[in-house]
Amino acid sequence: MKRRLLFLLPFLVLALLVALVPVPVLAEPTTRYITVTARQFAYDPPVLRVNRGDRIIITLQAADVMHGFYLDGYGIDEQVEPGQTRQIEFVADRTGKYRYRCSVSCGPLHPFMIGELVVEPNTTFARAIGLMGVAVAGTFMYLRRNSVEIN
Ligand SMILES: [Cu+2]
Repeated sequence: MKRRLLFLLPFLVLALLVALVPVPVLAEPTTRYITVTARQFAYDPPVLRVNRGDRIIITLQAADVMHGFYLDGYGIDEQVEPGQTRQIEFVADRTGKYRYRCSVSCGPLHPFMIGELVVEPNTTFARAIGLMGVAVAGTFMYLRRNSVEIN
């Protein structure tokens, strides 16, 4: 019995490591409400950071003239008139960096009106998968070992 417990110890340690080792981002998928203001010739904020799986609800507004919001990789293209708002909704289901740019010719520096959406991997999800892997491996090894002993 004591030997069995000793055998399980490495798996317990591994499970603790997977669960507790600090990583930069720890968050459940969530709904994020973000207001993006477009003005000649920039977006505020210029960078949006979200986690994979997050539902993003952007309220787009234009501060001066009509602007657009074209998001690479997500097939989103919306326009907004000054004084109005437009709601843009999507799930950030792909990690990576995606540029958003103005899709309405709004002045001489229009081509430089660019922002960036950064979708980080969701580490909570990765941890859950990791823990499951350790549990499955531990169970498998334990059962195998016991069956060898019985034979
Ligand atoms: Cu513009």
